[in-house]
Amino acid sequence: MGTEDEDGFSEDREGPVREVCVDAFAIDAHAVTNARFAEFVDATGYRTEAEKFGWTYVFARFVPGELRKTSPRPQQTPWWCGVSGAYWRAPEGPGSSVEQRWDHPAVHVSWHDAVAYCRWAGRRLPTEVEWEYAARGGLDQARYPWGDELIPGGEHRCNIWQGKFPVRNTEEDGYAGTAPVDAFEPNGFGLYNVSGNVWEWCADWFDPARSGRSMRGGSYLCHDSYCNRYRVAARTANTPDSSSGNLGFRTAADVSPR
Ligand SMILES: [Ca+2]
Ligand SMILES: [Ca+2]
Repeated sequence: MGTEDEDGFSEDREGPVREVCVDAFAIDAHAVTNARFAEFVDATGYRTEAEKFGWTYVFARFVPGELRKTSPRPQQTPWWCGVSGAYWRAPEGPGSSVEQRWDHPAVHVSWHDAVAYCRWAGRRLPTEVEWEYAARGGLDQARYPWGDELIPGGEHRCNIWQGKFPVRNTEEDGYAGTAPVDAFEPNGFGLYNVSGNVWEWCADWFDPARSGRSMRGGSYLCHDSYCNRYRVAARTANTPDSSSGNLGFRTAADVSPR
């Protein structure tokens, strides 16, 4: 796992390339959908952290005009709006819904929310080692789940950003926001959208000295000019109570070795 690719971020400790042993495990073919997350919420009455805090981060271009003007934006990343009343079932704030997006990944889910879902489902979050092993789909040191070329033969293989980030998205891959969890071809192990679509929480701390949990795979907002972390070796982190419109998860489980 890992990479020493010049496109990588050494400060993220993507490298060195190293051999890691991993026990047998199962992992979802795709991210947890809105439909499945709704089953969890309906069964348990669970309230996500975005609901408890009263807001979450939505990509500014998706926020309706008036709300966009009044929603605070972080100085360093002004393409995000902190939108009051946004949560997984109203991903762009009051009035929005997932009615047309039941098969899209559940978003605005914090690490704590994801762990609560896993507990209900009898699953757990994958470790980073498991995630990367699965994401590679059997390829050795390839940059993406399908190989080294981002758009092989002109065919888009994942949902990221085309155009000029963050002002113009040409949507050449077919999606401005989330795509259905099983859009695009799966990798060699049958996993969909490990690269792009939504970031995925992992079980690990990003760095033992800091308080972030690891996220892998990049999202529909990733563009080479800003963040090429849709590579399989790439990693980033967020605090475990954070949520946003491009962050979801898939689950894993132990299996007994044969
Ligand atoms: Ca896209
Ligand atoms: Ca992903």
